[in-house]
Amino acid sequence: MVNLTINNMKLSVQEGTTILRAARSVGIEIPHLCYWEGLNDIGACRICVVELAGMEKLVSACNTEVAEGMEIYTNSPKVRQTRKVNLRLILSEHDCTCAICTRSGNCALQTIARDLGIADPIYKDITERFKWNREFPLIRNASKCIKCMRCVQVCDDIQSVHVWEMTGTAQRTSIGVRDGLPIDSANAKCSLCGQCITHCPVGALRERNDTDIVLDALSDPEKVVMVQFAPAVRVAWGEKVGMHRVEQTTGKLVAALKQIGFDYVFDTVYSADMTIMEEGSEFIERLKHRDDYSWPMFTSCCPGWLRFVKSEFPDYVQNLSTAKSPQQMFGALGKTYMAEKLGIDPSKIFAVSIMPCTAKKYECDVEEVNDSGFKDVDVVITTRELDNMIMADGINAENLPEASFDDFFGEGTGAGVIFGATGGVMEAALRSAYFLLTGENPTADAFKNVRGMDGWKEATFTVAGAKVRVAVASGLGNARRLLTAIDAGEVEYDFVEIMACPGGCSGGGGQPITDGTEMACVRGEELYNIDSTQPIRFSHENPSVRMTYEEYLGAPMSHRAHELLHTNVEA
Ligand code: HC1
Ligand code: SF4
Repeated sequence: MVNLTINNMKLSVQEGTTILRAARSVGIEIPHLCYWEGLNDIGACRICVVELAGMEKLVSACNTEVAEGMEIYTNSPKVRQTRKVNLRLILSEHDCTCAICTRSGNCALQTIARDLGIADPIYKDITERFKWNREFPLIRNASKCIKCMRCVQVCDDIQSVHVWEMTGTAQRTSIGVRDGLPIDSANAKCSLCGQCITHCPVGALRERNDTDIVLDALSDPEKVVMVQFAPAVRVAWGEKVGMHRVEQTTGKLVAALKQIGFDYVFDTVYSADMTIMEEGSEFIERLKHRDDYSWPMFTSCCPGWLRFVKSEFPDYVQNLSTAKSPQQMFGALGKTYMAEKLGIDPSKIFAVSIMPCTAKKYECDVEEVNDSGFKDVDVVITTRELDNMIMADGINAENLPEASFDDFFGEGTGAGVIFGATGGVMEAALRSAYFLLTGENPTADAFKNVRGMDGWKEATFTVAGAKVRVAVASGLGNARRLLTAIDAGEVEYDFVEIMACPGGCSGGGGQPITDGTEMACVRGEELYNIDSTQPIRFSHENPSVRMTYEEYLGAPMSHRAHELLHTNVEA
């Protein structure tokens, strides 16, 4: 142990502890901007500076380890003054248009400036230094960048995509897309995972705001506006509107959406169950004709992963399941079968999708996953944009009575709910594949070995006498390691689930931002809690799914199912 004092308080901490963590252990939170535990500790922002007795120069608390006998001062006059000077320097380069910023109220820089009492105007000479395609789902405002490097670290170290790099020198130092490429170019290889957005401490990175498109549709009397929301949205939407975790129920979210004015509110969990029927049947079909296919089969519901595999491992595109994502399956059924069943002219339907994901904004525009004869999903908004709509309407979600999804397509199962957590698609698929192969249900938790936050998990199960080797990866850095190992013949699997965001969709790039904290684990656990309390936990038992096959599609993998719910592998 190391003995030291912080602001004259005596304490002992483990060797190797940083000053920032040591201070935290005695209840002192040293302000910081660039630091994110486990990701970024480069001390670039100089906000976490502290004074050490006997030393002229201040040191950064995030990356300086304690030493025996250290006397640390976190709020001495010199620290306070330096911190303010450093903050002013950052603000002088920052586009301080806080009132119209997406991160207003949730911006680390704004909070620290307020806490340090910076009230007078800051000298500003802000120019937009880089051109940016504002149609692209990922938007960057260079004049808000504080050069904290978090976006670089998360894209390099966690996602292994390497989109960002440091550009310029001295006063002109900034962050830009590698080699000066446009972000929307194929060579930039951005997966649109949105992790750089959720790790940005200010609002320099954000998603394209599509809420006005939704509001226009809602105010058009000619349109019937349908909304679906993803599994992972239900366990995160309340965070930004200030609700306690137990209060943010699915029923309250349905009620809030009704108050906003949506005509029909449906659950993506229904089409997640449809995905399982199609993808599970496809897996069994591939198993029966093993030699006709490239192995392993990969899940295909995450558009960030699809963008990644197409640009980085194109030889494996043929291994992707042809099943479309639940979002797109819902859209295709919405403007065909649902329209017919609900008696609505499909040309009047405007389909909105609320997703924890920024890549879904891209997915809905991909021609090859649009099959209804219309645009299957008209617009996608993120959980953050949803929260803004709820707050803009002054809806007090906490006190809303629970409401139910609209008839026919609101029923989902526990299997569909866990899609939003890493391993969930695999577990749901195995639950139904077991039934399809044996005619009997396994116990609902038979495949729980694929749960948990490890970035690369593997398991072998025996199904109908056959060994099925599965792997689950989340985060594109783990996906790259896994594919490289497959390619080198180091590992062999039959079925692999990959999600671009660490922890799966619950940690998606469109989820509410809690600066400095990864929330995927807490939200994922909540999804498994919901699953464990559902009356139905198998996709093949979903009454809405059964009705869809009986009334419209015939059977999984039928001709019609192929037309509407599958894509060719080039999509
Ligand atoms: Fe996901 Fe999916 S699980 S991709 O993470 O397959 O976004 O939640 O909606 O489409 O269902 C996201 C979540 C989501 C799809 C489903
Ligand atoms: Fe990198 Fe993902 Fe950001 Fe694209 S969206 S730049 S891949 S972190």
